[in-house]
Amino acid sequence: MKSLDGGFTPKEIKRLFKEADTDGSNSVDWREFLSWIINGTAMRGMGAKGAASFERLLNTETQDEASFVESAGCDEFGVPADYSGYRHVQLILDEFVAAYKDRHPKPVIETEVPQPDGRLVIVGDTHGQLADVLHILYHLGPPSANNRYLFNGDMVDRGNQGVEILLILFSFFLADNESIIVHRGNHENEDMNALHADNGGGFEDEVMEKYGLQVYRHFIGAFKTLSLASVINKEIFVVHGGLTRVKNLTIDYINTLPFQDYTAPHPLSTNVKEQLFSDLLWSDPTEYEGKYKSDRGVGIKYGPDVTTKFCSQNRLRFLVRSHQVPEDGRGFQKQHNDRCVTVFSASNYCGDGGNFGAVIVLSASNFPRYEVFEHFAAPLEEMPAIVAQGDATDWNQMSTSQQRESAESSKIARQEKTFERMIISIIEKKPQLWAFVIRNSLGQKLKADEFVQMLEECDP
Ligand SMILES: [Mn+2]
Repeated sequence: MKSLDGGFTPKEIKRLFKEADTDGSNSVDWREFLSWIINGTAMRGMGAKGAASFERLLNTETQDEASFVESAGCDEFGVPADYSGYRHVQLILDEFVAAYKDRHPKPVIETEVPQPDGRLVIVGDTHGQLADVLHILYHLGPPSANNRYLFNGDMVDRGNQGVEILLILFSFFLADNESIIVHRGNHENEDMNALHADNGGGFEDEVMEKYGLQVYRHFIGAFKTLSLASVINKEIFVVHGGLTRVKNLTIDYINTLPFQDYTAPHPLSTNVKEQLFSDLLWSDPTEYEGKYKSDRGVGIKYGPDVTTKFCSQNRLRFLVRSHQVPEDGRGFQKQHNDRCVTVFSASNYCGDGGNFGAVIVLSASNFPRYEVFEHFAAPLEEMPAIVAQGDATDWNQMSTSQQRESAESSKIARQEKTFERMIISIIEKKPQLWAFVIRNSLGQKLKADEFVQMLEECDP
């Protein structure tokens, strides 16, 4: 008998169905199906192939399943009443959604540097790198009404501690809704999160591994509430990506975007508002005047003239954006006559970037001038010891030596990554050549110089 999907035969499927149909009604509802999975009978006597196939089945979510998961509470899943782990996470997420929607119902927030002596800290991409967030919070103090933070998107994906970062930020918001503002980046987006971490995603896998599908859906719900931009003291515009293809763009027009309908619009949408939405989160500045197509496939490249016009039409001094690692391994970069400032906060990006991270600090007494603090976060496991040293630690000196120490290992890690990418593209584009590699190396890993030699021999 032909087996289905390499795992089940029709006969086996009939048997499994009967097993799941506990009340003999000749139909299996979701409650029965779930208890069948959770109490362990589902996997019993299935065999390795069957189990693998079953796992694939569970990983494939249909529309019905999604709406079921959305409406079901913990109890329906057969989770024991004494398990409190993810109930707390869900509680934080639910409360955050309600509280954030209530405090910030519009896509653009109008905020100010707290008067008379407060400050506002703008944090760029942190991409699941908890060490950077902890470094910043420790160094500049926890969020409060007088020490306000603005996280400018891309808190998740790539690094594997996006969950921890968001729960920290959301908890601070719940403690005091004047203490923190959270923007959406192009990675607070279901489609990006579904990608593998090596391809720039990873958040879905991270949440699935830590808490499962139900909690993941709540995180996605939270992403739909996050703001798209802020205006500080009516003078500084902050957004994750940058400016847009829309002519004579006003803040009022951005405020008409249906930003709570989805995490992100379709990237190829031809609807003007959806294009505007994508541009705000995806665009990059360029030194050339005008607007250009972006290599990213989403968003645009905008020149200094676009920035100048947007600022003057909206009576703004300058704009702050994130989304890119600044040049020369720095954490920030000024472009467009200092009117377009990039701030990026993930130091040693992806574990091998070798770059500094930075934050922008605006003080009430100094506005609109700002300070830039650059950092190179110590690895998470070294932090307790550093914190124990207390205020005596010279953060700047520490950053520099951290960066130097990791520079060499980063270089090696980068080379390995490049090598890996080369191999992948060869497998994809030149399978015969790859077969040749495997044959001649007898399954052993080739050294880089052997690899180069072989490519030269193979290239016609
Ligand atoms: Mn980004």
